[in-house]
Amino acid sequence: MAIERTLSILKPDALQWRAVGKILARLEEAGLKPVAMKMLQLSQKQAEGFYAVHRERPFFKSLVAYMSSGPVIVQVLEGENAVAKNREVMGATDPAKAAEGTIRKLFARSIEANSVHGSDSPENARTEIAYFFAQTELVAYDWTAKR
Ligand code: IDP
Ligand code: MG
Repeated sequence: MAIERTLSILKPDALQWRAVGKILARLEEAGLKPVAMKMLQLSQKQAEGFYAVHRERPFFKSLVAYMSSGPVIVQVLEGENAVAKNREVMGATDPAKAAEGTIRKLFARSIEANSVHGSDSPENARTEIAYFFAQTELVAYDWTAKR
């Protein structure tokens, strides 16, 4: 299976209710290796640009307001089948429909404030990674060391 990269975002609700550490632990345990990470306060324009594919949806305005309502953590995760793996660990968009043990089932507040974002295809992952990171901000390191 191919090593892929995917864009992950910890959304404002994850920070506001102190779920950051628990969410990062779940992604790490799933074998998704962080190779870039930063905390940002998105402007309305940045949030609109990121979610441009959804601009015709009825929830677009509210989604943009929510995503720029507080800081987020954006990160690049790397691993085998990383795009689908991340989506699996995240769970369904609507926490009411998310499988047991998924991040959204455990931590999301609502279909909108649903704790995490994950790219939905390798192609979109490349675009989304480039939206937030320069190539020089992606690092390489060994994470197989034993204590
Ligand atoms: P995804 O994040 O699971 O890929 P998308 O359909 O791409 O889901 O929607 C992007 C984001 O828009 C969701 O994560 C959620 O924050 C928000 N969203 C999706 N559907 C709704 C809705 O019906 N009402 C309000 N917000 C929504
Ligand atoms: Mg999506």
